Amino acid sequence: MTISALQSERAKYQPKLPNSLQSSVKLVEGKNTQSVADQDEIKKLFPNTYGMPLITFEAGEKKQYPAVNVGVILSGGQAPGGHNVISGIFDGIKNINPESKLYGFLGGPGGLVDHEYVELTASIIDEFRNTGGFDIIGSGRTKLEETAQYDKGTEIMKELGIKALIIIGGDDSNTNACVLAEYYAAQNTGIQVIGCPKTIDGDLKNDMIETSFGFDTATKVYSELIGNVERDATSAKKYWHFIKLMGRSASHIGLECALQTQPNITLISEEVELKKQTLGEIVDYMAGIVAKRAANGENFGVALIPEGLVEFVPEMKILISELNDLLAEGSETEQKFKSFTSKTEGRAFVAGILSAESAKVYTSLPSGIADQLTLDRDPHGNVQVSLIETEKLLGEMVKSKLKEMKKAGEFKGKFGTQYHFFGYEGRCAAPSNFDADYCYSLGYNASFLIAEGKTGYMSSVRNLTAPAAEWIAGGVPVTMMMNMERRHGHMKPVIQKALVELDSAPFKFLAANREKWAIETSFVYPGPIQYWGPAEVCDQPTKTLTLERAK
Ligand code: FBP
Repeated sequence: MTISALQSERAKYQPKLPNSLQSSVKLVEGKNTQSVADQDEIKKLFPNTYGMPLITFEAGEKKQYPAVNVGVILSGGQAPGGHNVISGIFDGIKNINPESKLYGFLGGPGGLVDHEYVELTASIIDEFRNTGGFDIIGSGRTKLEETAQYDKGTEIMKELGIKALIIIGGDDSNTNACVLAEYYAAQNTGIQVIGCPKTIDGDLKNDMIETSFGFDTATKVYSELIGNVERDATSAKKYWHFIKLMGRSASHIGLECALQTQPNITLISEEVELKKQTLGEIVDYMAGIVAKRAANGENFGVALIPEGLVEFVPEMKILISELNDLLAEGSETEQKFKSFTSKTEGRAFVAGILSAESAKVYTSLPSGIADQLTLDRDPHGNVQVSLIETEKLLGEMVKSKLKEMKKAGEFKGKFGTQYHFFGYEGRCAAPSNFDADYCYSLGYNASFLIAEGKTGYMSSVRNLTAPAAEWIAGGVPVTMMMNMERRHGHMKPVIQKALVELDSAPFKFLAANREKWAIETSFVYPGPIQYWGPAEVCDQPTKTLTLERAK
């Protein structure tokens, strides 16, 4: 494989570890835990893994651990740093006992079920240290939900002598990890399951998981791109750039990028939901800013739009929830809908089975957007929001609004649009120093959780705004993060998503500054990620984390 000069230099970077993980650990048990909500139901569903204590590792005396064979899975969307989690696990289990082995299941959870794997040797691992992407073993979105799948997993793990499985994934994949841990414990298989918090979306976090890995690098990449677009906007002075940003339901990515780049408009889905803003009200807000800037002679600007926005607009939320139930995989209505070859007939069928209110909203949407709302759900039952062109929907609606305003003499400027969607551009970037260190530590830490015989835990490294040496490593029971939610038309135990909180320091910072940023052009151009140089440039965590931890 030909590699770039940057990649070859970057391969030499030795990620930092917390002091407590440098050699051997002492396990300190904290309080017993309970789930964030629905305690009785969750306890009943997870009798073997519910209520376990929090774990912290402190530096300890050198211990002798037996060799251990470990399996690893990358699950869901790519996130920068996945390769460093795997190299951390590899180095961690070799530190524990040099005879230990690491197996990677290929193409996500499906690799476990289909018995597709590779032994990850030192030479493979060395090729991927500090690189972006998930290509070392690939990823996938197969949902592990049937006992037949779990048993296929047991079969191959027994065959390879695997004692523990590490699932690197987001909230849904870690929910799967927890279900699997419970099943293997109930069956007395002796197989441990540990989760690792991955997702660029930043929505897998709580007091013990301060951030998911990949969020830092991805938001730095998007902020560089947004900064470049802002510089173009302020140079050409002729376009409004409507930029949709990945992140699924949560607006953490949009919020972080706004804090880094100070655009004119930042929509936050969670605020839209709380204030029950209709699509019309959002459009009025945006058009108002366009008009005010035009009155100052500035017919350009930048608007950030979270990809999950439509799910939070009250009338759209009801529509989507009805669609989720009606189009739940295998349902009669889904089968019927799929039988239409003409999109017009399909739309007419859907309009006919929705409630009257939702049918009105659905038929008022441009047909392209209506079709995007009925595309296949992902294996976890989520609408694939990355496929909905919300930026274009809003751009067109703002254009119509401005036409009306022009007639009424309320808008005298010009409105030209450019549309962008930033998501895939940042998911496989080479990890920032923060993510390189954090991911390596998460993996290394997971190997100690395994050596200590733990199952049903998520690897946790916190105190992340301090230097890496002072980070606190340990484990959090996954059941602690769970509640019951409606999925595929049924109530299921799932990890509670962390959405943007309107009383959080990052949101408050945006709210305090956005009126100024809307009218006075206050763009900031962060530039590309730097891997070498002054710590103020290379080793800074996200603004979100800094503001959250400063409270
Ligand atoms: P995860 O939750 O699996 O980490 O997904 C991250 C993400 O990038 C979302 O932001 C986005 O909506 C989705 O994946 C896109 O999915 P796909 O990779 O299947 O296009």
